[in-house]
Amino acid sequence: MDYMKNYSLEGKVAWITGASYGIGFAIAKAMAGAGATIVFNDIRQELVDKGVAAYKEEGIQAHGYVCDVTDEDAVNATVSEIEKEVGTVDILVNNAGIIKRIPMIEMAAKDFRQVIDVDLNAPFIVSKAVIPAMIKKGGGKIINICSMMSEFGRETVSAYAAAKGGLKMLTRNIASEYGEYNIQCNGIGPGYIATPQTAPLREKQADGSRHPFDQFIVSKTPAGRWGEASDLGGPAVFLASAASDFVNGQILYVDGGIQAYIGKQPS
Ligand code: NAP
Ligand code: GCO
Repeated sequence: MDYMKNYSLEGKVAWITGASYGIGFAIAKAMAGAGATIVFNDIRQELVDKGVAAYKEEGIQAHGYVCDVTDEDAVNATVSEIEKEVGTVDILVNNAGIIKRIPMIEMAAKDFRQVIDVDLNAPFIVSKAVIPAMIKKGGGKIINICSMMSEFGRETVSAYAAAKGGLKMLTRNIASEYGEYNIQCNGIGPGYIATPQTAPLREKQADGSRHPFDQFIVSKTPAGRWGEASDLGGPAVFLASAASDFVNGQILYVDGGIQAYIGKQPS
């Protein structure tokens, strides 16, 4: 018996939110490689068009939709379009996210609210929109892209940590409430990954030296490097496949070991 068939996503429709590039794009690429039909969305048509072209370059016929995941009406309309044009969503990856790095006491409430809206309210809205059809179909997979900030805080990321901590518990609650319908909801907690979102933390300094935060993260990671978005593909395929049908409510950290390590003594 070909055991690897347990990891196949053949015949499945996977919707990765905010996946024109970055982690979402890498996860979508991996899922396509496992046989899934890829659906993605972004806020602006130009980004969706760029995304479709980028997927095409990888040999993937992705279905792109313009949709702001914080807008419940837009999300519901997009789900109807996807179901009409592609099929029922079997796998949802709540990937779309933003971060605002501002010291908490300097942060405007509207900025705090915007981060919570995209990083926590939106996964609620999109999950709520796809679960009824998953129940009708006999099951589904929801993967929430959490963060090390689901467990830790640090300066300037109060809104992001609050959102990602909440997303960890939303993950556990969806798992609890819908597990009986054969819906598994798990999280992936990436460590520090080299994408546009973390580019400011890796910027070369004026004197050509590496950003202090870059040096800090590399010294704190046993793997001695930043993660690549492609490092998340395998864990995502696992959590989207039948191989993880009895895994539910878990956060799978893909962090190169940073949470296990006290860190290397600075040379
Ligand atoms: P990114 O490069 O900033 O990409 C984020 C994506 O989300 C972009 O395509 C963005 O589209 C989209 N997006 C933002 N707001 C949206 C909205 N309201 N509706 C629809 N799409 C929206 O981020 P990333 O590094 O790939 O991160 C992806 C996810 O992983 C996020 O949830 C992030 O919090 C999480 N994460 C990242 C890291 C890391 O180190 N990079 C680590 C842990 C977790 P626009 O370009 O139009 O804004
Ligand atoms: C930051 C980074 C982190 C990473 C990620 C770590 O400013 O500390 O952006 O938040 O994005 O979430 O898991």
